[in-house]
Amino acid sequence: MATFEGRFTDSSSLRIGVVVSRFNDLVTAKLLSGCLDCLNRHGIDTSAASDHLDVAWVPGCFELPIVAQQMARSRKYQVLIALGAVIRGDTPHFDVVVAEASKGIASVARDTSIPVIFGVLTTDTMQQALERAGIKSNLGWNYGLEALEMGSLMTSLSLS
Ligand code: INI
Repeated sequence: MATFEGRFTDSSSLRIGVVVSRFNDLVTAKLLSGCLDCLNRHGIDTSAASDHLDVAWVPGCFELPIVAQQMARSRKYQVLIALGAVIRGDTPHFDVVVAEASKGIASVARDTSIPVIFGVLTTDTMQQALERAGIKSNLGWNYGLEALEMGSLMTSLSLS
């Protein structure tokens, strides 16, 4: 029997792509900085010169899947992270944007076998979103950690 688990001790070789939405960038920029802090503290070179990390900005969460798909098809990355924030109170078409982002991101992962971490906050208010992006905790950090786990797990499965 083989047991597979993602590891956090050998992350520095991973190549990671991040797609981040500019809509609600008060929130998404904080998610990105929490995420990069996590990656950096686990050995990923997050400097501007890094060839282990790329960041692509898109207008809104609706555009996350197509850019994640383009990055996945490049085969340059072992794992992708999609970051965004959709706030119900300010968004009459909240359900449409969230459904398209979540279904699209899941499809990209399944179609390409490149895991895409779903780092989209869906909240009722801006206050709740900010609380999850740094005022209380920063879920960007968690998304970074989940990316390291999945990148490591998928790599070990493909080597086995
Ligand atoms: N995009 C978001 O990421 N979050 C939102 O809350 C949001 N609202 O409120 O509408 C939003 N809309 C933009 C959308 O994602 C697309 O960028 C736009 O419709 C162009 O395709």
